[in-house]
Amino acid sequence: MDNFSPVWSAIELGWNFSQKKFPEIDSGYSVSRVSVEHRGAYEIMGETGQREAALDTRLRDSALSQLDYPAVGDWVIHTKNARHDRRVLITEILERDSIIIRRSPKQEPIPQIVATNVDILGIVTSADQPLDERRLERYLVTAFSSGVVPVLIVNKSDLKGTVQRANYVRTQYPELEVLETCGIHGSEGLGIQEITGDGLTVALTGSSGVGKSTLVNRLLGEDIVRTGEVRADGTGRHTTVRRQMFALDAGGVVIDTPGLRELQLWDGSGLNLVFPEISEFVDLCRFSDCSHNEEPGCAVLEALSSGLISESRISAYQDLSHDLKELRTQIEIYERSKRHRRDARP
Ligand SMILES: Nc1nc2c(ncn2[C@@H]2O[C@H](COP(=O)(O)OP(=O)(O)O)[C@@H](O)[C@H]2O)c(=O)[nH]1
Ligand SMILES: [Mg+2]
Ligand SMILES: [Zn+2]
Repeated sequence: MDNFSPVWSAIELGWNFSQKKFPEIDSGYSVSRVSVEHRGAYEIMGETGQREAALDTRLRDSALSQLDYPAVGDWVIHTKNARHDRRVLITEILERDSIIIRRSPKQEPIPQIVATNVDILGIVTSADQPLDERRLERYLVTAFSSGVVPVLIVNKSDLKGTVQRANYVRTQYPELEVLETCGIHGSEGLGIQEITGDGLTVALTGSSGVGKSTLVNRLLGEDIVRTGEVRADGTGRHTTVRRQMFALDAGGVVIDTPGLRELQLWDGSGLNLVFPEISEFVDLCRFSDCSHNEEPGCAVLEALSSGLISESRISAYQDLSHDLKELRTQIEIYERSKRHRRDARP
């Protein structure tokens, strides 16, 4: 049955052998990479081809949070399933090099994995849309918090409007790589090839309609992913509904994601890296828990009044800090109520 399924070596699927030893595993087991996760069902790719997979009960029973389940990008160990031979059983998730997490769009304060073992997060924007600086900050914090290198991809370079944006980004983030791409004209200009290759995993994220799936198709050399029309207001319909990883002929993998209406932070550890001009003053405030609103001896407010930092950046920084603080409180309350419910059980 699997005779026609292509097989992939680990390096083709993004394993970086120069940085990490491949695990030795028992006979009867294999290592593959999760390419799709959909409501508890998985698709994996690897040396045994493309397979459907389910979770081993032991793995499922030991999961304490969303983060303990396999996600797109995970390397997993699997074995034959005694009951259904079609689906293999995932018995273990290999340690992750990086994990991109956002706050779940559900009401509960729980995390949602966007992708794991990612090297580069491509933040895709469209040249004909104004750059949303506040959105970009959230994407950058998410990337830095997960240990992933962000790259700004300004797609639709055939349309007008790129120059101004590139200037803003170059001034604000001198170290951020900016690629201009075009998903529909000629193969030249598809600069995204520069960041893909053997041993590399690139995940594309960004609003709906900016051309993520089109870029994935261009990298694949054929139209495999459905792409969508853009509405008159410039926003896209959600044509891509699930995250999916694809192996590239030229080596490495790319992960396509559905457009995120909003990206809510889960991990804020990268915040100061995105606001270096502000964080440089934070430690100089008189009070260690200074909220930089009105406290005496606030070095951030002083820097603001002497024109060293901009008002909009400070308010963005404060909004994000506030969201993160709020999230911590919500998590505490949520965990406490979960414990209560557990303890109340007979
Ligand atoms: N003009 C232009 N249109 C593009 C380009 N890339 C994608 N599109 C169009 O933008 C629309 C949305 O593309 P899609 O890949 O579905 O966006 P996604 O939601 O980010 O995956 C489609 O109609 C594409 O044909 C580009 O470089 N230039
Ligand atoms: Mg898409
Ligand atoms: Zn302060």
